[in-house]
Amino acid sequence: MTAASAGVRCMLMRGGTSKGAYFLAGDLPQDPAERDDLLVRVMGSGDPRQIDGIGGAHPLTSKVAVVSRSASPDADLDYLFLQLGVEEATVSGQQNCGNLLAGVGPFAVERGLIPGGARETMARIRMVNSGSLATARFPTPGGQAAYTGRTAISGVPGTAAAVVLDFSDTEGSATGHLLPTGNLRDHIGGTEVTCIDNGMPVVLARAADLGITGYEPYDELAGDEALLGRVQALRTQAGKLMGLGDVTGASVPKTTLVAAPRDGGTICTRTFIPVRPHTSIGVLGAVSVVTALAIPGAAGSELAAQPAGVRYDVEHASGHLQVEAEIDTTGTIPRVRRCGVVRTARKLFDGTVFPRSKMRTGGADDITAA
Ligand code: NQM
Repeated sequence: MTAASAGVRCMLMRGGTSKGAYFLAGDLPQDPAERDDLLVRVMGSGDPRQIDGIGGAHPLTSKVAVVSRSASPDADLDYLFLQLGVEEATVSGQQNCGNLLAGVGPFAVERGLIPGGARETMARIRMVNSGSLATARFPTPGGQAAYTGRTAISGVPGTAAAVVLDFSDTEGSATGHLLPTGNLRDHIGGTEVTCIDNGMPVVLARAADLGITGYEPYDELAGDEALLGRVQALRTQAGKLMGLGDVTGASVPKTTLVAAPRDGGTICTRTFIPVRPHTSIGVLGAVSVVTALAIPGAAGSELAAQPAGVRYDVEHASGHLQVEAEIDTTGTIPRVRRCGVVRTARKLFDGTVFPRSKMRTGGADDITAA
């Protein structure tokens, strides 16, 4: 029996509005190519239904968190995020995920990587994908991770325990620069955009400039092939300007189309990850969007309402996401002072996952139909 056919210890968790498989780094092969091959077979990637794996047939539910103790003096934990393809058997470490991040602290307490505090725990987490740091504060009554609570987040039914996330060093997470093209605004095929990277590379444009209102429901966007084609054309051009090269099949940059708020928020958004519509908006995606909107003159910034102090209320396809961001725009180059969000997370399942075998059909030990 190979190590993988004996199964791999795995915890399935909801992190914010995403869902993923959480692993201890030590439970996975150390060689990245071997690890990725195993994860593709665990998640069932390379099939739109992911029927032979535990992926949920959408990028938001085809995610993996790899967690270990950190050797870095300024962090307790290392968190590597991996985006598994759905249709394609791909694994990408090119981007962060602020949603799965919400589950990392509780997972680390569950696995004994860090001790749980008597009431709550503060964990310093290094996001390995970008080298950025986050702190997570979450309840641990009696030293145990607790998931029940009164915090509601849009896109998740009911309430759960709050996980408060604060970020630092997120500027230029994947591109090296907050404004990776060197400009506040660029024009791509006649569309004005702002390319921004404060934790997530995002192309920001006005919804009206791509021929939609920006208030369409998820299903309408998902079925609009012409729009999705325009989004792909925009992001592939933007990817080059952002120094990301050919991003045709890459998970970044994301695209966010903005319209004036219509539900009391600061801005209304529709996001594409990278081409499929998002059911809400990513955490660091939203942080990047509000960072751009805080800079006078960014594409679509004139559509935004005044935030309540440092709190931006981002409307999206299934509700609102509150982001706190302090951006210093007094110098020639904008600087991020602070940003953070509140999320919830929940342990769904803990056990052993069995990857599909590498073997295709017709193996030596198949039984034949009578
Ligand atoms: O932006 C989706 C999500 C994400 C990523 C995506 C995320 C983030 O909603 O920090 O959370 O952008 O692919 O989980």
